[in-house]
Amino acid sequence: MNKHALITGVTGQDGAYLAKLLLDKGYRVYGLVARRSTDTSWRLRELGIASDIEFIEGDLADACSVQRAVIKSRPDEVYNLGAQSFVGSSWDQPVTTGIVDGLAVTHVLEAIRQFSPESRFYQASTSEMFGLIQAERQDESTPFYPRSPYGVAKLYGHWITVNYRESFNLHASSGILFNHESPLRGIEFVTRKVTDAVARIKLGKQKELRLGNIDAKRDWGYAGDYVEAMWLMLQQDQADDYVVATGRTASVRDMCALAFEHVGLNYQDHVVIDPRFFRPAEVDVLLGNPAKAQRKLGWSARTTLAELVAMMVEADLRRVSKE
Ligand code: NAP
Ligand code: F7E
Repeated sequence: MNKHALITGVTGQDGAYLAKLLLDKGYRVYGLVARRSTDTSWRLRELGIASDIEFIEGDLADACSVQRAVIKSRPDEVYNLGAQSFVGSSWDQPVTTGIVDGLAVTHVLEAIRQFSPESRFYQASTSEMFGLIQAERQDESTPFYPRSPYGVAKLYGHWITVNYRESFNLHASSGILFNHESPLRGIEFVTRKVTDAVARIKLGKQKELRLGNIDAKRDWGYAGDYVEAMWLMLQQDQADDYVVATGRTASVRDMCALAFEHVGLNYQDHVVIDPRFFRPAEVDVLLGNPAKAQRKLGWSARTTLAELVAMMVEADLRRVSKE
């Protein structure tokens, strides 16, 4: 019998890679998708899996639709990846972010508790919960100090996951994932904004790239590696929380330098600092300690930042030259 998985956020970056991973393992994959006025399945089409997924219409903010999705899919595993995931927008839409990224996690957990208590649950938690960091290298025991409405909402999602595990004995795990990128990353996030601009500048379609705080540092990995950690968490006998990171950090400036160098350009000739892209409160530096994931899941990041940036620039060069 094929296992069933329900993925919320299946049309997002991680949802697409995770769906591919699960389909390759023989799972029947259901995806909760919210109604949108335009087609959002470009990532699933790029991976060639759009027709392999059984879509269930619904919105995380709508508890009835979440219940229906759980009842209909009869999932062995539920991956809650759906979110308003752009930190910058969370100051413009703080309440929506709070509902979808925070409270709505309870919609999924309640649906599981009431209708499918044997389902295993994965919550997409985030290094943004560390925010103003309280330790040089952040691990599962580092205190949280979120710095955006996004981080605050995700902190609720994290703790309600822990609480449902402890209150109702659900197999509910929280993956505290540090930044992970790919050619399927949304264009608003800094890495993809940079690699898209590098391709356009190289091909003579753009002259400059306007960025905010390029001294911010992140622990960047490859999304394709990180979805394996999500799956591994749900294969363990005991549910738990795990930091998933590379254990290395680099600045936006370093990332830019790598991307421009890949096509023989110097970022200093093209990057313009624009105050519009500074945030009301910044997360200056993140650096994860993935020792527990390495020890218990046997997981470690395989892709270096240089390899990741090269992969993204190459994908954007192909896309831009086809336009
Ligand atoms: P993403 O590309 O922005 O994808 C988000 C997904 O959530 C999309 O499929 C989106 O659907 C869906 N969604 C948004 N609002 C929804 C709603 N109200 N109801 C149902 N679905 C909704 O994000 P990602 O990078 O794949 O990240 C996946 C998850 O991991 C998110 O929860 C994110 O917060 C978290 N996370 C990401 C990172 C990272 O570095 N990528 C790190 C840590 C944690 P539409 O396309 O229709 O809008
Ligand atoms: O910003 C700086 C910005 O938007 C990274 C999400 O997946 O990872 C992501 O959140 C850094 C910040 O990602 C621009 O100020 C400078 O310091 O790519 P980002 P993020 O905010 O780290 C976490 C783990 C998540 O959970 C989130 O869902 O880059 N930066 N200039 C810029 N950022 C953007 N977007 N645009 C700029 O022009």
